[in-house]
Amino acid sequence: MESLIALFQRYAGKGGYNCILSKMEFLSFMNTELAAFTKNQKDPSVLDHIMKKLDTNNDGQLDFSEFLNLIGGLAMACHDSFLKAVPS
Ligand SMILES: [Ca+2]
Repeated sequence: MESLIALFQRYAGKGGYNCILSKMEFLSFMNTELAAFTKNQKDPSVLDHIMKKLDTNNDGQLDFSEFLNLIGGLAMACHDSFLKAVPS
């Protein structure tokens, strides 16, 4: 939990206020921490779509709870691919 909060604050704090992830900070996070994913995206609007989907209150920024939906979604995707990779 501490690592998640520290990770969020490291990127959110780039623009000063460390409780909110701006779109630029979100893109920086995705392109750095999830580079393997973002480099494989052929459609450049994928990150825009992800941001819009996560931004549930439509203020153009991500608070920590909106950010956690990304982490939860990633955990689910990893879990699913792990189950597929490991024979039952
Ligand atoms: Ca928001």
